[in-house]
Amino acid sequence: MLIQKEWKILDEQPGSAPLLERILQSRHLGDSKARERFLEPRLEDLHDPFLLPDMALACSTIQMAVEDGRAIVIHGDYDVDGLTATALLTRFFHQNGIPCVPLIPDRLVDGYGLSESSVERTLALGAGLLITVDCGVTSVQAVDQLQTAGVAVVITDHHECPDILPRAQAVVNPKRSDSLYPTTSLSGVGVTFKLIQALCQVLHVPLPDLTEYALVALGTVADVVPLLDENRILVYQGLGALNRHLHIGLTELLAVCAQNDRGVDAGTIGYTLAPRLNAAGRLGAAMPALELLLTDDRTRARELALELQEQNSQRQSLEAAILAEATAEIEASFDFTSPDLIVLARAGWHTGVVGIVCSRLVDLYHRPVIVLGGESGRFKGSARTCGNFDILEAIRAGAEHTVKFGGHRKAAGIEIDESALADFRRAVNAYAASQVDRLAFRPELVADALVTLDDLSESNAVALQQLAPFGEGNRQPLLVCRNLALTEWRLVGNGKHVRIAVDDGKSRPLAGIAFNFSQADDLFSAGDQVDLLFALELNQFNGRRTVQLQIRDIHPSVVTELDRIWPLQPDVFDPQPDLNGLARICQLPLDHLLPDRDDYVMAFQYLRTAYAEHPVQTDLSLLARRIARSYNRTLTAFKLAQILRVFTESSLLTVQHLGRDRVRIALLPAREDQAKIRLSDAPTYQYLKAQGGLA
Ligand SMILES: [Mn+2]
Repeated sequence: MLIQKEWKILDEQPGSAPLLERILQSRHLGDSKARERFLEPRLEDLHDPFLLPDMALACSTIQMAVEDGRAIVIHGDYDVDGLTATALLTRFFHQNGIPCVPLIPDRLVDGYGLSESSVERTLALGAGLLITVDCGVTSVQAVDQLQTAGVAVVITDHHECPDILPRAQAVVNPKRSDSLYPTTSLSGVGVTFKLIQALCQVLHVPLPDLTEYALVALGTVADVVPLLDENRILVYQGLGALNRHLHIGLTELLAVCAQNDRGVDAGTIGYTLAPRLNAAGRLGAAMPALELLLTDDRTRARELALELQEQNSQRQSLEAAILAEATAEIEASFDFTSPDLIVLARAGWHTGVVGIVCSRLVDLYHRPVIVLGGESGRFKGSARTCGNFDILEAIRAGAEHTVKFGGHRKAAGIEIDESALADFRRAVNAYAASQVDRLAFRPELVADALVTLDDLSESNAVALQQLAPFGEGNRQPLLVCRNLALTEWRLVGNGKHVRIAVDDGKSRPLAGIAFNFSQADDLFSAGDQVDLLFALELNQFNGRRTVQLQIRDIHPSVVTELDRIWPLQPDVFDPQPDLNGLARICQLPLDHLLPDRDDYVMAFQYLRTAYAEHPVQTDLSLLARRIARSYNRTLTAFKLAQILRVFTESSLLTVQHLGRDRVRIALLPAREDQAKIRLSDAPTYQYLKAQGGLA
């Protein structure tokens, strides 16, 4: 933990109402009807499928094709939404004795949507009807070709609609401008489910059983649509099916990941199931993933699950290799003092994994990133943002230099000619430079409510569980509790995680777990006063239920006046700071601002030990705390800033200022004559000495 995340707390009035009420209020679920629908997601509350545009036409077209015995092709997509949509409709037809052939394009050869080869394959199969799921709404030309060849086309999709829709028999899409449907946020598999709901009425067959909702939940969560309204109902039901192990393929996949004995929640879908199903499509052919979703044969499902697991490991090693190359390039050439975005492009980087690499780089460098790969000449890739920066707007600023792009403010896909790359980079960076105020890129965590330890009861933990499933649009409630005494701080899980206990001196002590927090191990220890940001969870162990805090962030409660005020100064790295002024505001004696000899020695030893190999990007407050604690002394961020200036002037290191007290420090290689360096020659040293002397 080198960067301090800022916290935004939505409700800062502990005790104003029961905890669940406070959270429902802040999520606009205060009124009793909305509240009831939310807390009890029921299938009866699903909307009428015929409210979707062209749904009746879609059903009659399909019904006619079935009656005429025409061959039906279902055309999907290689991502999890598209795969589950394809599987859901294929299974429905097969369960009702209607023959059909599923078709998934090859990501690397065909690309997304109805391609020329999709048309060829459909015609080769002798299809009389093609139904698209999770794609098709932009495929005007392909649909014309199919129609000319006498193939009827029903499009079901949830992507943005172009001005002119394809001339199909039906275009079912909640995002059509003439749609009267109550929500636009269905996933591709969600729209497919609505088609099935409608077909059941038209064909007089029963609704699919609960097993099929597992597929709907999977695609809906994987496509990151908001888990509200109808999506919430569908995912809630689907998680029920997954937890009862009703779907054979998914049960085997969970077993292969050793997740079968744990509860399945939306997080399990997002972090365990979806990446494995996606891995196949990313590396090319998605057929094993589709077959896993279709099969009811347990032995075959097991084989396929193992195959997907293997492909996922391959994907992970590809990702690690690209990440290593990307970070090497950034470390070697990126100017961290600029407001620039990180834009990387390299022929040979696998386009199926650059998106994941992109997200990892955002986590590492706290700024928006664009990573492009593919073949030389024409690059393809992904963009991800951080903070409030709108990445789609940035790409729009360079639109004329792209081949195509699409997405939203947080993430986008992009295709670009190698020859246009330099112009594109200039354009997006010019846009970034014009957005100075948003360019802090500071990571922020949003918490729902400030609470006291008394609020953290088992009954409140049970109450908050009613808000699940959590995910996009319905995040798990996060709480903040301040001024707690840390009574335990212990590395667990091979030193990866930290187990903690806290006490406020009044209530009973509480236990918590901080996953992947080993990096904070030298910042905290038992005895500290801390502020915690966490999720309140129930822990089941040996049949006993206890409350557990799942820690998301920790701040020290006690911050010196100087550490609080100094980073807010207009120019925190003023070469000649007004020491007397600062001492007055902070009510400190002047010599508290002046580093002494031991401070210089301690700081240099620490930096040389920890960061000789790689530069470090950090907040000075955290670095000062880190250094001080490892020497059992004190050190303010202000003093450390002065020390770093002296070191810079003495050519020991370079410091880049990244806003407020955030810096990037790179040690310079030790020189032969290092022993002869005299810090006292540095101008800052002399300035500090003169100021101190005047006191
Ligand atoms: Mn989709």
